[in-house]
Amino acid sequence: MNNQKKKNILVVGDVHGCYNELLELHNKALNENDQIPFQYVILVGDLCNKGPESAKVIRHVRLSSNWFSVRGNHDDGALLATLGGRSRLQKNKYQWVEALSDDDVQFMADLPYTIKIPGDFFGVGEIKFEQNDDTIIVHAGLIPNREIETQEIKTMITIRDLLPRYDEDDKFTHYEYYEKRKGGIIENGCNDTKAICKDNKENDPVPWGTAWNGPFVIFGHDAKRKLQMYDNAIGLDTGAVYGGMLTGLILSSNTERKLVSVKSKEYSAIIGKK
Ligand SMILES: [Mn+2]
Repeated sequence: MNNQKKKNILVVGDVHGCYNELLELHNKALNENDQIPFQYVILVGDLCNKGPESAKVIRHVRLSSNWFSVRGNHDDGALLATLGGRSRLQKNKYQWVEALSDDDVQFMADLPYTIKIPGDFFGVGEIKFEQNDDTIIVHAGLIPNREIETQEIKTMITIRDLLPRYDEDDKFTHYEYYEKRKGGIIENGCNDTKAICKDNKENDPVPWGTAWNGPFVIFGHDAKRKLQMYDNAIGLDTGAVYGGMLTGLILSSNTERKLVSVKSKEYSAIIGKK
């Protein structure tokens, strides 16, 4: 195969304004890829907030014609701030949005919640591709056994854990979005608080990726868990903005996946500001 025509995609974890690390990661990934330019670079969202150069990251992705991103919760927050969310604009952490141009804001408004790489994108061989060979990129995650079209926005940009639910006979029925209340009490979207609390003594939440059975998903949003590698999902948020790593994944076929990462600087002075 002519390598120059080989299709390659670089997927990048949560950047959070770490512009220098983003460029460094892209360079390192190119080296790993024998200097063959990536056909597409796709970011898992949370381009901005917390880190030092949010506006530059947004502009870089916008102006690079083959770079794309899905929408993260921080991208949504920044967009709301630019659109006049006063409570957000009063916070130091959103001061940087004043550097955004109208085109940048339009770009943020247009970010999709998911990007799908079709199963036959890499075009390898004569294999007949099934639906399962698609790759989905989403910021946070998805709830299993639900069509992409019926996933809720809150799920796609904020989920980390799933709560397994059981019927009266202790038979597993389904997974639900799991969230912690302030103070650590469990809430699951149901109004029957007593029943939920009782229930949850037995039902421990699980990382959503452990329960996902395909199609393959690449996500971010979970710096505490760092790199997550499951059978059908990879989590790439390795805490770049917390002095961890910025991680990327080079896709060169449906099964060939190569991780690449760069060490990042510590940006704690900015993180701490409310
Ligand atoms: Mn996030």
